[in-house]
Amino acid sequence: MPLEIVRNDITKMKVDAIVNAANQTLLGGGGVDGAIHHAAGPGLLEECRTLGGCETGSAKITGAYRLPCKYVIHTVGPRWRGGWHGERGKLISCYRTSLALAKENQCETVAFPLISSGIYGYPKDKALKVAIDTISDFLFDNEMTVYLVIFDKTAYQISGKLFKDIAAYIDDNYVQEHTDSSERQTRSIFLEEERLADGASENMKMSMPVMNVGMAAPAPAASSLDEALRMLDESFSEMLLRKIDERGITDAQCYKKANIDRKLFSKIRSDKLYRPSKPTVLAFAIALELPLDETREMLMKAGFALSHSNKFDIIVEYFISRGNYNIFEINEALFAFDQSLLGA
Ligand code: AR6
Repeated sequence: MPLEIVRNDITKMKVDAIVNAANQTLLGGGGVDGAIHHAAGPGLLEECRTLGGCETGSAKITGAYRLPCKYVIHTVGPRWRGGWHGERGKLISCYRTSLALAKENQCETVAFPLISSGIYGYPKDKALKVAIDTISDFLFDNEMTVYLVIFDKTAYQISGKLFKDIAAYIDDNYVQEHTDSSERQTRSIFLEEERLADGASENMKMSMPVMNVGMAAPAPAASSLDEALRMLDESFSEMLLRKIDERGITDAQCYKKANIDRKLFSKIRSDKLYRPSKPTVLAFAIALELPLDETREMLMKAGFALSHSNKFDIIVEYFISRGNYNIFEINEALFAFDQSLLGA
């Protein structure tokens, strides 16, 4: 997945580069900066001394010493002073300059903390939005995997109104008799499917469990026998490619909007019988801006359905029914509700 939100300690991330939320001196501090210097050891501070500090909104790169990554990119976020002092522009610039530095240094995987959202006081929901918007803009033109690392759950907030709206929608739609354990099962099925889709043998793929068969949506009405047969015969991969053509978009526009990486898309393109996971199908449905009925049709091709018995489905339905096809916003919401994310 090109942009992934994960809960972790950034010093543990095995990526090409991690980003440090530093201060202008670059000589260490508290928060994530302290944790990174502590884990990297004194060599990092020695190198930082040679850099001559860094302007707010800018970034500098060093080695990573004892950390499990190759580089540390040090950026200086703005202090929050009410939002009227160019804070947003400076925060955007932190992400842009860090990503540009990562690209210049051939990094393929980069992990960011939520810059400025701790000691510098930037409101967390706003900091999160800037991070997601700026990183996703960059990913539209660049191939890279970027992790947004959320240290603890309280550091993660989507806007209060959106959270309440989704919670109310879930309340209205959730089928209560489904217990938590069935949700957990659903999650593990997603994970298992993803593992299989990511290179397991064809034999194993054939024996994959098909989710929600009991709740499968009715087949879409076919206007003629020919059309019915065509719909029956068409595989998920074929349907996806047809819809891309019908929408008049390029493959790259589609997989980028779906937050799916190029390699997985190529696999799907070249394997007519590819069995995607449910989050992958939904990611494409979102990228293609399919209405709910067409989303259900695409899910059916891969043996899935949208149901009101799990929160994941209801949250995705919430966004589709409102015509909001921004996959990154949907993933923010899914993450906030502890659900699997869309994409591969
Ligand atoms: N892994 C990932 N995220 C973390 C970790 C960690 N180990 N530790 C904290 N966070 P902050 P700022 C999160 O305060 O607001 C320093 O003293 C944390 O929950 O580290 O940009 C510098 O020297 C929060 O969401 O950075 C500066 O003086 C996010 O990282 C000043 O703090 C950023 O919090 C920079 O303040």
